[in-house]
Amino acid sequence: SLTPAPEHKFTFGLWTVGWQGRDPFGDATRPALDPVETVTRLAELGAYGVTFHDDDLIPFGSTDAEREGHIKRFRQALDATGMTVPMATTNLFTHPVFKDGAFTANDRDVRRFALRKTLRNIDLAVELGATTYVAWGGREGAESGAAKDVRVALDRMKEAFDLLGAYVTEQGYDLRFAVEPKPNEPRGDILLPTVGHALAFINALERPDIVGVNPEVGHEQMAGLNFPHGIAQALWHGKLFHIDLNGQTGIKYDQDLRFGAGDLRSAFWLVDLLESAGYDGPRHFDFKPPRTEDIGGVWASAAGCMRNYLLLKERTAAFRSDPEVLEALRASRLDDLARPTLAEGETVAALLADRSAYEDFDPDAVAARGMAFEHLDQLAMDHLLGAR
Ligand code: 3MF
Ligand code: MG
Ligand code: MG
Ligand code: MG
Repeated sequence: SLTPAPEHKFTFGLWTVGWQGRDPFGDATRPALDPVETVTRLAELGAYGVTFHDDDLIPFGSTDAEREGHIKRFRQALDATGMTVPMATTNLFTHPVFKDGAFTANDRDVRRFALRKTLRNIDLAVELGATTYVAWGGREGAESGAAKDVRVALDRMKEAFDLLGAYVTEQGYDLRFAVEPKPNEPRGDILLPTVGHALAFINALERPDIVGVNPEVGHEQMAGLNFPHGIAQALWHGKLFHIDLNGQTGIKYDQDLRFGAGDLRSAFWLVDLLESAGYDGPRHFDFKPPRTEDIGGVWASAAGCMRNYLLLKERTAAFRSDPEVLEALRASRLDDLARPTLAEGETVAALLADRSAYEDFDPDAVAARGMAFEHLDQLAMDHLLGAR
């Protein structure tokens, strides 16, 4: 069905529909949204939950009493609607104090403050039922060479994740971390710029088991990378803990278009992958309704994210069950790819003794075999365009 429902696990950040349209060249075009209204409207649209940065819910600098008031109202809205909070995160980028980073700021006082801010919001995240804690290090980076010693900064980044991991383990929290890579913007260059960099970094941590990735469509595309390929590798490593869905049209600024806008072909393969791999986490939209939109346009844009996901889910399911596609997959030797290259128990000696693999192998004859990928891809295009 094309009607979003909680079972689809669609979630939205408070900061997404709540974006007021402020950009580097222009002021806000929309008024602030009350988180309570966001929860209510998203529930009406069929969403499963909301996510938040500490400062989205509790404005930076609030007193303890104000903080409690904001949390109480938010909790009431969640209870009234049945909306969940599967993920939360820390704003370590808006306040000027984070101008040179948070966990990797050169200024040690800033690093200690960033850790305290994060620990405080982790407690709240767990109280609200979150099981994933995202860390996007948007200010962890540099604009010039000598300004950041990257190897030392990675020591500090590891120190932060090791401390946070020790904290949630000691507290007995059911919470895992998800690192969100991004190549640049707002820093000239950001540390852990892609999914691959983040996966390698995680292996250097003390508790790699509780740290995974939260890849975002637009972020990988900003680096010219194939997003479904990055997601496939994250899944292969068992590290896809969360995902930020949105739309992007190639290598440019972080567009955060609604999901399905931008590179639609890539979105088709992404939904195909998530659904066929059995990814069961939230389908989290991290998008920005363009600043041309009024509040009606904001909700239309949010509804569009979910509708496009469900449309693509229908189209990819049709593609996967089409007998002609199954035949085309065989013609393209996908079943052959799934066969181990060596026979079970086959030794290197046996491979060396197999004359058909080398001495009698006819590379020219094998090279002449077509792979039939074009027919296969056209079938996908037909399904995507609703022609089959
Ligand atoms: C920036 C982002 C962030 C992160 C968020 C953590 C403000 O490009 O994508 O959104 O997603 O900070 O979840
Ligand atoms: Mg982003
Ligand atoms: Mg983005
Ligand atoms: Mg994001």
